[in-house]
Amino acid sequence: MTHCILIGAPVDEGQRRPGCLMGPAAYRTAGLAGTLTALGHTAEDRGDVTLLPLADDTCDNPAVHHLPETIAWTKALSQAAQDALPDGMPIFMGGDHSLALGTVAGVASHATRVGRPQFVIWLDAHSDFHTVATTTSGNLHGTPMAYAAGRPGFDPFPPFPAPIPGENICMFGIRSVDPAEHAAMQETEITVNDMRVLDEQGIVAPLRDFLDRVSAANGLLHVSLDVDFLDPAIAPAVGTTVPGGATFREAHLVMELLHESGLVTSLDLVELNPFLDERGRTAKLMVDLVGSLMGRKVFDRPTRSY
Ligand code: B3U
Ligand code: MN
Ligand code: MN
Repeated sequence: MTHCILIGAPVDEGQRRPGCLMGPAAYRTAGLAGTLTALGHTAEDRGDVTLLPLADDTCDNPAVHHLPETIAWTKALSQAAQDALPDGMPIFMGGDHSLALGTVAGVASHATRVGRPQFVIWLDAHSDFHTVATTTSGNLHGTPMAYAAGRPGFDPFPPFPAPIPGENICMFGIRSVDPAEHAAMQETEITVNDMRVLDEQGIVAPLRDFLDRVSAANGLLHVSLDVDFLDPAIAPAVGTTVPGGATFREAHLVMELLHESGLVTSLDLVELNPFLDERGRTAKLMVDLVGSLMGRKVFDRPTRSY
């Protein structure tokens, strides 16, 4: 039984298609808390985080927009994560992916405090490995993984508390990477399971490899689930659809393996734009995936110990 702490993060400033701010309401409407309690967990909804007062932060890249707002969200969400982790498992209901600038900073601070290594699994079509300096779209939802990995180029932001070593980061589902991100990622030890890897090897072996490493290090595991990890045919409610995403069955299998590992300590649900949804189907699918992550299964299987 897990004490799940639902935290609304109505962040819309990290991209340009208004609507992600409705995400927390959509998750509540789709029954996220009830899904968790039906599985025997407890669910505490701490409401939505509110934006802190803005500073007049600036940067040299003219493409960047909503910098002061994004920095304010980063600070508020880092604090919310640190407040929640001693009490249970935070589930951040986004909001666009720029919210992970804050949530991953918060979980990394907590990991340092408790003396355990932090690991991150990034389920996304994109690598989100731009810096404030390299982004050409200016959309800061394309930057949180680089911030967490300690890349330079985030001057106006608070320094990332405890940069996450590349060996502790695993990306799944990647199929859209910009040249500047590509070049920077080549310099790291990050495991990139792009769609080519998943097509050739399936999802199970690469995921188990990573989970074995988390377990061997007694690590904490943050899961960041971007709606565009999923194929747009099953998850249309996202501003940046990329064809060739994870299928319904692959996505549930990832969640089931994560559950079976017993290693997950925090979760982001990001990029849901309910304004683009079809009768709530994407919101409902995301809630169902959380159900699989938290132990819903058809039949018990002999589990593998990590
Ligand atoms: N890499 C591009 C596209 C992108 C990143 N994340 C999303 N889209 N969702 C950029 O704008 O940085
Ligand atoms: Mn993303
Ligand atoms: Mn994405």
